[in-house]
Amino acid sequence: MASTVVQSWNDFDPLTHVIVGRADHTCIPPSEPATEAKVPEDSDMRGLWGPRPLETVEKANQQLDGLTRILEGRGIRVDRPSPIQWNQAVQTPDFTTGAMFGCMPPRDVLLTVGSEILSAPMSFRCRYWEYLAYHPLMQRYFDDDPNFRWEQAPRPRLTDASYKQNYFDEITLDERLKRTAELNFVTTEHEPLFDSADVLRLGKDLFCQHGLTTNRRGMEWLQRHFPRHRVHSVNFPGDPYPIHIDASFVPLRPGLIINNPNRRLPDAQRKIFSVNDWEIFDAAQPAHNEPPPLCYSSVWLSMNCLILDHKTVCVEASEVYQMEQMDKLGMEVIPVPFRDAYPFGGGLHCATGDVHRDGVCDDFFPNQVQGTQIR
Ligand code: DAV
Repeated sequence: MASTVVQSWNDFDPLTHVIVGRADHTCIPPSEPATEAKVPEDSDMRGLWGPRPLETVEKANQQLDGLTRILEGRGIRVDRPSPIQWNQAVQTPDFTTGAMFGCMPPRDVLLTVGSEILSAPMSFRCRYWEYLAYHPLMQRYFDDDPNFRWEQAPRPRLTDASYKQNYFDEITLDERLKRTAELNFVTTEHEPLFDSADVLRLGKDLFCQHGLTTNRRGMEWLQRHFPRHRVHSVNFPGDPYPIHIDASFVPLRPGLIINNPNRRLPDAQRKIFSVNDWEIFDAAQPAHNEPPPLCYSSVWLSMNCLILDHKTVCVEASEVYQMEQMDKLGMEVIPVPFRDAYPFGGGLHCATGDVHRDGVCDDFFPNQVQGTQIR
């Protein structure tokens, strides 16, 4: 086996080593101050919690295994997490919850920046122990790669002080949109909180979505932790459930980004891209009107692609419009059947975590302008 070198600075340089999640034991978590956000009013999931039906777990695992085979067939090394029994109650000195979540989406908890992988201080109580599923891999990378930096952000306490009480009570869609635009989210600024899937890595610059799962203090922590990087705050009015940046704003290669047309980046925040000659295109429409049953995410998982290199991209196999757009933009498209995995935590980008991509820490934004940088 090739020796392990942990290193990745962005989402598009040539991928050689990656983690693909597993669906085993995944639960629908009980409601808690932060997760009510996840369940849209008219969702078939409201009020349900506990282990997901076994046949859906098996179908999701088949597609995750299928993705693994496709990647391995292209010479990419793939590692898998070790699921724990997520259907267990959790108690810490500060909170209790009836069940945990799962380890299908490594992207949410693991943030790879250069030779470092850190586990994020996530705001959902049900996800507090999720990093444990990746512990055996981290331990192995630590033994194999003398330069690997195995890190963890400060563990949050997640007491009631971390959430605005009753934030979701009788909230309407209009009210949600208004709050997204006003940067009024369920988490308070009591302690640093972020999900890694809110952090878009573009070399020296880290663009963080300010939303339901990431607060300003989380970004401030990232800036101090990565002093040689520039941390930016971005947000996407138009998204009533702003959780994770990877179905809203997706770079395909240096200089090119697709943006969800329902969640356009505001003008003031676009400037840093235009003055550095980056183009931002509207993403193609999703092929589906609805997400699959028991799914948290929106139909915009159509954009949630896994890029293998500047010319090659994995797209969900039924997303005909997104595949067509990628083709027109000069990418070779690998269709990957993945809709059965969506309910377990997202699309192809969510379901993966970078270990190695060839390439260096580029400075893609030498012309810095006011508008996004957090300091
Ligand atoms: O559009 O529902 C999904 C992102 C999952 N990581 C959405 C965002």
